[in-house]
Amino acid sequence: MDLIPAPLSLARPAGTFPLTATTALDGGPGAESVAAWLRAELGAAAGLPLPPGSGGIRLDLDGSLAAEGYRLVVDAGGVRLSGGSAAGLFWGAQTLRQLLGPDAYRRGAVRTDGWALPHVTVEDAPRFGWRGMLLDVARHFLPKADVLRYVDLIAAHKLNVLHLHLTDDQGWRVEIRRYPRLTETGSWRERSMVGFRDGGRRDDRPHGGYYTQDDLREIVAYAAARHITVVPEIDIPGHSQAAIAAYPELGNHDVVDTAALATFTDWGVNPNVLNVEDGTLRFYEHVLEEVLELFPSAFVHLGGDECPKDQWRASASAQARIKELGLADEDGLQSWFIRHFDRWLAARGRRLIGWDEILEGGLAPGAAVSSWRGYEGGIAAARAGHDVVMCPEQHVYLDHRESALAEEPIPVGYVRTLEDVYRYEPLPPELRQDEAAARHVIGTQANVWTEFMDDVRSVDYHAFPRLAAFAEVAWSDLPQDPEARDYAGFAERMTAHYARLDAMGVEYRHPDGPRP
Ligand code: TNX
Repeated sequence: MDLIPAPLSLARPAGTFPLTATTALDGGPGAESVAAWLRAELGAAAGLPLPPGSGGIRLDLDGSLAAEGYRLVVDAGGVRLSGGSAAGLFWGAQTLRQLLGPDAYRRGAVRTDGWALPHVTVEDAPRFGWRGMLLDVARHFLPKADVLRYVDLIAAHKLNVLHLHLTDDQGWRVEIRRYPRLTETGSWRERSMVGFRDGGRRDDRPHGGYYTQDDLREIVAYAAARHITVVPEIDIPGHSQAAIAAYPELGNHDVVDTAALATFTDWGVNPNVLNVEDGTLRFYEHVLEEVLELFPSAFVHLGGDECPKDQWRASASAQARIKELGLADEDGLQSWFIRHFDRWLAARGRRLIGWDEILEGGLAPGAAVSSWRGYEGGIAAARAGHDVVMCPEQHVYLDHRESALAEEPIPVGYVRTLEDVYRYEPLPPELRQDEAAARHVIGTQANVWTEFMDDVRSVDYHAFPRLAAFAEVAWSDLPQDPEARDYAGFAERMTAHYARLDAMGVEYRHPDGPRP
């Protein structure tokens, strides 16, 4: 019964409903795909055929429920799952799976005592429409199979956005047909970054990898089948050294010898940013044309964070641009750059989202903001009528260390414990009284940056169990006052959830501390 994230309401009358070799599974109109998913997943775990028919598990759409909401009733008569949409049904199916116990997450689980669902009535709907996780596949490449696995992991937690950070100084991970050097050159760097600054063993081996367009189509389709939207990020105009290393004409070649640049091998903020020439705008339009073909998401993330302006200050062509446009300063230049792509995306029916630095120098009219340097950017943007995804680093940066123990395998200094994440509230007090602005907070996101994570085992360690706490914050109707939250109750429910994570093969951080 220990559901994570907690549902809106749960009643648990006595009794169980057994699932056997003859239990049927059927779906009404619009429920077919979720029925197929459930049959495949439970079939794989329990070895039950779940043939079509009545009297067993029944899935139906119900227009009276919230779009992503669902109702699950299990009693002696069987299992009835209704959803406000196919997505609602899918989240309900995830609840059903949790109720079956950890073995429901195994392949070919061996059970001598059979399978049964407890009698329950669950009414549920999410608090936020954007419940995201950012996976930084630029700092360290994660093979496609790992990304697909993360789609399943976040789906099991009722998260519905996978923000893929595809480009950065340290790597370019998306195949662009028109510009092959982006991946030929830009997807590799001379050495891994792990160990570089943490006093541990330094990994001097080369690191790289990228997704072909077929890989990305596969990831997008796999996610869509699980009601997850993949939001691609192409980070501009900062965080672009990998692209400049591949195509030196993109950098400020009148200031630095961009032809001598290689894909960056250290972490941190980088001075090598894009130039603001026409050719660079055209280059990124071409890149984005291919990105839009691959990713049908309403939002496209264009970064905009941490763009040092020193090279623009020194660059004759950037200064000429400032004059030509009558801009006040280099902040205005960044704003002009982002506005260009805001219009470009809008003309193609998409919306730009960027990190809160895009507020500096004026926000592009259609832009949404990922508020990462705290709540302030998000508050300002929401008050100005822009949509906001809250992801303040002080709360939901899962690359930050889990405890102050010296044994923690990562040196990102700030401590964000499981309890800290559980007590994170996406809506700051400033917006709670302002209903119109609060409505612009469309959701929240936990970000997993991977400067210090070079494989999926370390991503697991940092993402979990904190992502489970985050999922409850994003989905459940928790008290907005962080102090009023029942962390002890959550921690108790986590006992059952650790068993699920074990069955899923997640190498989470053990609640007692780093494993020896
Ligand atoms: C800041 S969040 C960054 C990332 C780093 C992260 C490390 C953001 C927009 N920029 O580039 O990976 O801190 O915690």
